[in-house]
Amino acid sequence: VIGAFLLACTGTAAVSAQTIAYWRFEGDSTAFLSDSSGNGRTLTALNSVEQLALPASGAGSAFFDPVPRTGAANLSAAHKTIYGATTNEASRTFLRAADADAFTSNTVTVEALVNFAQRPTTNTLVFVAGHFTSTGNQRGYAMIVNNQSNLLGVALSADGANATQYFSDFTIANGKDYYFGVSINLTAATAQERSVTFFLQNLTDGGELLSQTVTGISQSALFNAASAFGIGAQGNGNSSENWSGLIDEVRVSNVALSANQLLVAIPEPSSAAALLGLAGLGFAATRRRRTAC
Ligand SMILES: [Ca+2]
Repeated sequence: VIGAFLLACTGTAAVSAQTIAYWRFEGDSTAFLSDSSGNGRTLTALNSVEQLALPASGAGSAFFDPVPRTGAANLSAAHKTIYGATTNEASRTFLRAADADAFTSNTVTVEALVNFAQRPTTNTLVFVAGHFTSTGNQRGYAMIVNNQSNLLGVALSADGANATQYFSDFTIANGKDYYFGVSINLTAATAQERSVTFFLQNLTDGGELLSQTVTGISQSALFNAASAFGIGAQGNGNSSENWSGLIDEVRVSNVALSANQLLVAIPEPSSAAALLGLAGLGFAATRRRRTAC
């Protein structure tokens, strides 16, 4: 079994060309903002974003190892410590990476592990991650949660000035560990064929990986925003108000990933058994260990 497991690790590329950025928040207090994709998109942490060792219980304890995709254990996350109303960027707590054209294509997937501690109730949206800034009409795309409906969604803009919001039926609660994914595919000729697929797994409650595809996407391209890539807020720090909590394993891909390509994905038992000679159950149990391989 050990030999087969090593084969699983080495047989899966840690980083592929389709990975534009991958922030894992691992390493020491200076390294944790680096980009594991090898593309050098180091984050800047603004206003009380801390590195937090994942605990044995409570918030973040169900964040998983993205094994075998990286081969390195998931030991820590980013912690947004400030919650509450803010009136200026200087007091908003978020992370950002410098603008790059590579963040924009007609197929994009954004993934993250999230545990909201507190979200605003008076404003509409919180921003999870995206290439999106309202200032100067530099809106591209962003993974969002609506604070009234509590639904996971995405905001997309074709011109930078106007963004359309699309939502899943997935309800997000505070205080739970989640895997979020949104896979955007604007390559089809008609709106009826263009799609956004949402992925959600409630890690705290041991739920299954859920997916929902929304079609009828009016735009056929994403605006190439002159914006930092923002995590926890827009790229310029704007959002409704601060949310506090944990975010981890933020990956951006320039393709519309399918379910079996996600950080959270577990190979189908049949394919895993065929490729690796493993029972599906054994493989699934092995990949969830919080250990490096
Ligand atoms: Ca991590």
